[in-house]
Amino acid sequence: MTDLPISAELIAESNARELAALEDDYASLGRKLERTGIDIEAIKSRIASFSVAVPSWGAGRGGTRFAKFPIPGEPTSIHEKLEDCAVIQQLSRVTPRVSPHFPWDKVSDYRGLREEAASLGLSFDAVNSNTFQDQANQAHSYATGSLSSTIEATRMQAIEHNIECIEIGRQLGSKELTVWVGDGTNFPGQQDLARSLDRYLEAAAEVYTALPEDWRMLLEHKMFEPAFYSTVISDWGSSILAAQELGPKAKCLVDLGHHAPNVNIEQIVARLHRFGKLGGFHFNDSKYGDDDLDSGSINPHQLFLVFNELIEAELNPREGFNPSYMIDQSHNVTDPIESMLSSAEAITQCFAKALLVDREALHFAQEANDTMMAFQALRRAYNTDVAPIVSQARLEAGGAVDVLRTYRESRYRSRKSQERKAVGLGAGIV
Ligand code: LRH
Ligand code: MN
Ligand code: MN
Repeated sequence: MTDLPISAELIAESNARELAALEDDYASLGRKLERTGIDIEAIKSRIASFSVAVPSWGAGRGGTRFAKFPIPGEPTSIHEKLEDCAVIQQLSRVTPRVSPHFPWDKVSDYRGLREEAASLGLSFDAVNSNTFQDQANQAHSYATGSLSSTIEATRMQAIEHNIECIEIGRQLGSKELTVWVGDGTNFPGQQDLARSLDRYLEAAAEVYTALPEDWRMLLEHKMFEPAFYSTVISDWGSSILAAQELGPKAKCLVDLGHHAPNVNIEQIVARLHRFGKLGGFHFNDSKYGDDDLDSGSINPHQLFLVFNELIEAELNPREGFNPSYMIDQSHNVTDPIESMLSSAEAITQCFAKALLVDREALHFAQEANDTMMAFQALRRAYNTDVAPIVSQARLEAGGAVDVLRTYRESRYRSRKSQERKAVGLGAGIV
């Protein structure tokens, strides 16, 4: 491994200041959990093997579709993004993989990029294709859609791009292709709702055929945006039907922000799992739509309930249960590294809380139709402050006890602002 971006001494010094308090809190939580028959060490070892990928695009101040406010020291290339992701991993120890997006992260040497990532302690997660916006010098516009376009040459271009992403992913050591299409309409009657899905299915099948044996294709649904009247893969129903038609390597990906407000996402998780089609997540939070706010910043309870279903799923495994976890956020007013550190911690804490649920009490109360006790089984776990276990696991893995304080002490961003070129203004991503 080459030089990591944050010095090990700085992390050690910062941790030394936290140690006494952490030991105290950890011991106290251990005693509290012991009273309910939970071994804190067992929970800690589950946390130690938990991880969530970070998106390369999340390293920049992508902003909303309306505004981008670059900060000094922001990354301008995949190389600089990797460096920032390495900071997140070094401090948090739960984000060892980066999910790239093409052509945003296009380079000429992908094997070299893989080595570069490895030298920073990182590897690559799912590759994401982009057929939702036109690129310079592109032969056919995606204005009529991509995999579902009425124009055959456009569909072919979208298929070829996805196949190219698989090829890039092979070189990067990835094993998943995430396909989200913005295809849809803004007017009733604009496209035939049935035929556009037929075209999508036919084109997606071409991509599916190009998947290597041990790969998965993750279909990401989204209710609306950029299309506001209809979207081809609008919901988990369309997604699971498409995945079932494509075959066993096709699974559904749940981006938490891609549903109507107040939709019961944890139930969607349980449904997809029931049919062996739960492929993965894009974690973020939202108040109104696909807001891409930091995970757990608006509705941490929902995030906990999603993890509660995941633990249930683990206890009742269906074929191929191996969900991919990724953060998918867009940062507009914070340093993206800080946001992803904070989100990674929120996600890990919700996972930890879900591990604390007394499953026996929950299932007993459910069978007895004792609603209040069933609810209390969840409530007790949710109300437990798991920060000491998560911090202790991070410390033992070589990370920082207080990730944000250590990051600020490193003055990483201000150092980068001296080295990196300034980011130009431009449109945000979707
Ligand atoms: C679409 C989406 C999808 C894209 C990413 C940039 O809204 O969630 O995952 O690839 O944003
Ligand atoms: Mn997403
Ligand atoms: Mn989204």
